[in-house]
Amino acid sequence: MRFIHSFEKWFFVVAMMALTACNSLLDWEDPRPCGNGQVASDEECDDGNVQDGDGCSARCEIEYAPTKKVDVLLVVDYSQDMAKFHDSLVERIPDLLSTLKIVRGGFPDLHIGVTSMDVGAMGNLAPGCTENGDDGRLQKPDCPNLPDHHYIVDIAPLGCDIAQAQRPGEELQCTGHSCSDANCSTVTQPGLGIEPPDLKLVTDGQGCPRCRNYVVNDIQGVLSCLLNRTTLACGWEQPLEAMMRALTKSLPTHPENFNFRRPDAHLVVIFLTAEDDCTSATPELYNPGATSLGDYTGVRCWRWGVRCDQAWTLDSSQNLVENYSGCRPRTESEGGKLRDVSRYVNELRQVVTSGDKRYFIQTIAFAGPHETNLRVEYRNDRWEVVQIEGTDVIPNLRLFDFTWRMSLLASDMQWCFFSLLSESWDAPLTHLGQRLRAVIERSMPAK
Ligand SMILES: [Ca+2]
Ligand SMILES: [Ca+2]
Repeated sequence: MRFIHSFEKWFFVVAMMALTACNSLLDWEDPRPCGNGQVASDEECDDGNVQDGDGCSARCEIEYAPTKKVDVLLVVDYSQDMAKFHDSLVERIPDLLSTLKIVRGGFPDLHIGVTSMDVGAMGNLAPGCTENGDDGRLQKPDCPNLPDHHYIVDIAPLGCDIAQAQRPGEELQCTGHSCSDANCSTVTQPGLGIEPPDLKLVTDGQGCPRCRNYVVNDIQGVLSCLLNRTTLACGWEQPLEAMMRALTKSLPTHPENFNFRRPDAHLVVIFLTAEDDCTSATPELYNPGATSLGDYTGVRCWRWGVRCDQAWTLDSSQNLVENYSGCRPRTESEGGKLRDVSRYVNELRQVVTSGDKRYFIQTIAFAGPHETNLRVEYRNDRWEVVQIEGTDVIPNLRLFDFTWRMSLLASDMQWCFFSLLSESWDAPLTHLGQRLRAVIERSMPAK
């Protein structure tokens, strides 16, 4: 018979009391501590030790390379009925900026760019589609407040003296500086981010010098203009593919994106769309002639990209309405024809890895609600996934899966996947600002 230590006995009794106090095992708080090699829901990592300096800290937080640079990419649905959602997002930008202003050491060095979800239809001549669509190019409609570049730049000058002071939790204040436009032309080492030329020195509301490429003193206004394009785009929306192209393509084909993604910057990707991702793994999905894939409509994205408890029927001679439950993304190994979400997760993680350095990545999706029950109707000679009642918004499964896979902590899903139909838009950008602030401050070298 195994001898039970008195401590183990005590632990056993306490554990049993805790268990019986819970209604179910789901309520059971994981008692496994940091350093036991198992990642608990409130740990970002657990490498089996409580040592710093090996990529996972003694507090089970990922150790990022120290930087104040943050690249923000928005992947947006430019269709006309999205205007009200664009406005809602722009209205909440101060939630993010006010938190970033109190980052220790001052406002981060920001790049902000916008791309569309139109990357064509893999060579198919689908209505409204060109060869590669916008191809991940950063978009700039007629925006006179961003004259020279396709993305917003707002960085601190280098190589000059700035008299500054900051109280914890308050904005950096500057009482004087020796900076000029020349301190905005940064020459950095190979492998590090390069800033575009012709940045102008301005003084912000706290008296601190900044180098910017926008002429109106307001990021909100510039962003609002970047989102303000209403053109008919290719109906095969591919936000995940557009994201990767925007982050990896540059000169000579994509001068708009030149130096947007800096290899030594943290990265934020924000999706804003009423559609789900329909990035195909094969051109035939977008081919009108591939009749074996069913009617040539967006319902192909669901039939070949989603798996439910019931097999897809879509037989209009039998039904005009079909209901499906327990739906989730269908992988390529399950016969799906959309590109696996996990492939984009792996590729995006590569974007924020540079040699042995790792940078922070946060993805946020503003999209239709995550609904695992789908209703499909046959109307006007075609099958359609039914929109949320009274809206132009359809449920979302793939971007939900993507943000879930990219999230670090279980609690992140309370804000990094956000339904467009939510009444209050307060949470996501506030949480994003807090997370960025924490990541930047904790990776800064100690004074
Ligand atoms: Ca653990
Ligand atoms: Ca460690």
